[in-house]
Amino acid sequence: MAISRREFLRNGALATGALITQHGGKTRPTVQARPSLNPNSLTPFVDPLPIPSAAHSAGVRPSPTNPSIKIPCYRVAMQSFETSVHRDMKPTRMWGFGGAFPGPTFDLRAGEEVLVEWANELPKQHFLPIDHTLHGAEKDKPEVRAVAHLHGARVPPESDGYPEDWITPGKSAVYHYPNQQDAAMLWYHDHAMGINRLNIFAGLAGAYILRDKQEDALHLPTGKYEIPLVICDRMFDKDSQLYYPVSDKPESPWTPEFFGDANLLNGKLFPFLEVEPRKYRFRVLNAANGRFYHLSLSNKLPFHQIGTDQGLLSAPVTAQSIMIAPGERLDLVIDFSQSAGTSIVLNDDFVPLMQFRVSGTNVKDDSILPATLRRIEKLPESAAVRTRLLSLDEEDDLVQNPVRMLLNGKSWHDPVTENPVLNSTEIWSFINPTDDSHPIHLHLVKFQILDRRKIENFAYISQQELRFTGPPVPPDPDEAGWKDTVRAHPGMMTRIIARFEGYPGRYVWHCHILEHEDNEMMRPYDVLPSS
Ligand SMILES: [Cu+2]
Repeated sequence: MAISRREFLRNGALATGALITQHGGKTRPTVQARPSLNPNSLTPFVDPLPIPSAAHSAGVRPSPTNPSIKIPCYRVAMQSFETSVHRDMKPTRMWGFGGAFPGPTFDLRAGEEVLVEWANELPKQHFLPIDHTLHGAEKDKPEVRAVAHLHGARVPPESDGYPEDWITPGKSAVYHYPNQQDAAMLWYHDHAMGINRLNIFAGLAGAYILRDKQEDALHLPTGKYEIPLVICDRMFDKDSQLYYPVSDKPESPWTPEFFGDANLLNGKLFPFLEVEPRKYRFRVLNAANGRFYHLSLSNKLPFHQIGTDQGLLSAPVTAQSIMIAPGERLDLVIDFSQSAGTSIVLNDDFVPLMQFRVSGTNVKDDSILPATLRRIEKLPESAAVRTRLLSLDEEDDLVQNPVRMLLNGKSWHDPVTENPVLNSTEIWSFINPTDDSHPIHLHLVKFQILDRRKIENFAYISQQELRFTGPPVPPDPDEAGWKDTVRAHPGMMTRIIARFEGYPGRYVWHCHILEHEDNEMMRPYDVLPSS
């Protein structure tokens, strides 16, 4: 799929470093309360890429489903901490799981259940601008609230991190993760109602890797040759502190999107990684609030994409550039064997993100890039018992500044309208007449993308009439595997198919642009028990 104009603008905003966000040709003023730091004034590639620490269990406890079995229990505390983002910057205050950003990486086997006690040990005051006019963030709510959600996990509803299940400082919640699903890189992050964009921006996110025998048998690069890469953009002030822009309305500081000019890789600005001339596996997560990354390597070395959100593809897809939206994951193999003694820069279009320094000595590489990875059964459209047409909506004020974003014209507090039956298959068709590409995420389930089709925006907006102006286009090979987040492009209908397996109960679906999610672009949905 070609880069949409909107996605291009996302990147363009970074190149100029401007403190405006562009929205399909409209510009939205934001207030610059503090002088910002220009990351391009810093020397790049002076800090090594940090590798997040491993999560370790704190003991065992009885399984909630079978108390005669003892299962590992982890304890992860959300804490305020200071960190050096770049050699020449002062320490930056952040909030993170395990007092780090990214938080500790879970590395677990599929099918082996665990418990995690998520403890809120954050201060009682937030350091980022809360908008009390947003639903769920009213003045009567505690300022600091957090709830952990494991993105991409099939978990019982009480452990899913429902946005209203937030806990305050001093409290903790024990969640049960059955891990009954395929090997994949999931990620955990805050999901608290109305302030999720600020909590994740502060650093509340980490990686959660599931492995299985099928993946072991492939002999992909592993150990120190498998690197998690958490990418996000931020903005800093002159004192090296996180800076989150606000609107020009003091009573309502929400801004429609955040785009920063400083890109962090595993929490560092412009890091470098020393690699050997051999194959590496990179588990890439876009943890940004709103930025789509368009990745490429400076020497045109190709990426071999072996997996997507919900695990391995059927076969590697080789490409010189690759797109990743907020919430999505990429599983990439890069073969540095022909690049001994060189330096290679990982770019987001023309913006440098990090540097690979390839050593000059030849090494033995036992890892394999297999020609085929796994069988992926296509969900047939005929299996669907229902198709839901769901619009992605933006409400603007008189000068065309967005006021709020909605899913199918409904806000969070409206009665539930999406209620698939457990173990049934449905097609959800996202109709997007807005200027944005919205990465839509469904909790609980994995899905496949059926197709995208151009629509006539005016007919849809003015008369709710769905008129197609082109044929359905199947997903590109790089998103033809199992997904949990789909880019619903502007001016298109994007169709996905999912089997609602797992557990009955209440979950959510939402846009993963965090500013949208916090301002009504999130809806509860119910999985109904099968009779
Ligand atoms: Cu959105």
